[in-house]
Amino acid sequence: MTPSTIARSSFADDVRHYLQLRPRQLPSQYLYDTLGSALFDAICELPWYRITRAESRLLARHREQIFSHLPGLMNIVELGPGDGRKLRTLVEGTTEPLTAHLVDVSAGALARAAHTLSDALHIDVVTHEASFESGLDTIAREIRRSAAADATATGSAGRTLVLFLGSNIGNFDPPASAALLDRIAAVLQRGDAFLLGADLVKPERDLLIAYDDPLGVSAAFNLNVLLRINRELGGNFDLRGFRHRAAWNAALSRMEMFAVSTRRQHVRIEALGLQLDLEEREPIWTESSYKYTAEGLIDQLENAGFETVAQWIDREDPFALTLARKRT
Ligand code: AVJ
Repeated sequence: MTPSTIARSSFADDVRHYLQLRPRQLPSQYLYDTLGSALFDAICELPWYRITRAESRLLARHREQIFSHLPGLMNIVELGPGDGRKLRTLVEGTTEPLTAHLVDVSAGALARAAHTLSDALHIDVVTHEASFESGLDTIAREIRRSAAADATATGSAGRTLVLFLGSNIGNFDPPASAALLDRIAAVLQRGDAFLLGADLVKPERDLLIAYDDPLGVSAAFNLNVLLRINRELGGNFDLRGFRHRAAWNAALSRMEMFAVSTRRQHVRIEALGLQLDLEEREPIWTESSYKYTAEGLIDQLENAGFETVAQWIDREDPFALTLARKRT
């Protein structure tokens, strides 16, 4: 089986499973096909979606300090590098030669990120078309192997920094995010580091407009997942029969996105042999985006076996970059 058939069959299985749950759901990872990724890039340019700019400012402002905490750094691993611009901003804070390992399930995203980094001449780029978990395992093995070879030659084994930026952690519910942080800690060696970018709780009106913008780009990003089902699985969703809804769930500290059926309707998904009857106003839950407190992030990292080295916060657009080191 080629990787794309593997991906397709799990998309099909997930759509079948999650659309039949109550409330109906679709895993947010499927928002990012070619059009969805382009729409997400457009969201990052919107004045109301401030995550990307806040994080980029923090990286540009503090990059030298970040590297000063990481003597002997040789490898950077980024989970979900997007277009590569944030990593390029970060590595402008050092002149040391580094190997950047980029992990993403999308070959297109990897190619674009590698291209963005091609003008950073001190950076060697290696791409891994893989899930975060399997990418982390592969890279840990590669780094250990080359460190062993290196250690015999020079006696040095460089350190590794894992990056998880853009508040991508926000799509993971608490058990899943704990599992991912544990997994990251498990592949790291003592003294290796982790840099986490996470969006902070802020006034509700700022959250609502970031996820339901006046230009309708967030709506397009959200409803595109139905279009993807039509295209890839022979669905017949009528996109005019759905509207975008974003809501703040204060009890769970997360933004939630839904595609809401505006009328009673019947939907068929050919490739799954699936028929759905949707009620008027019935929501399909398409994403959760958790928002954090600065202290909560430190606690989560601590629970995974990290100690926080430094935390930088953008007060204008509440967002935190937290640098942590694997405890011994
Ligand atoms: C890419 C998951 C960080 O949750 O803010 C943007 C995705 N969803 N607008 C986020 C998203 C709606 C984004 N992440």
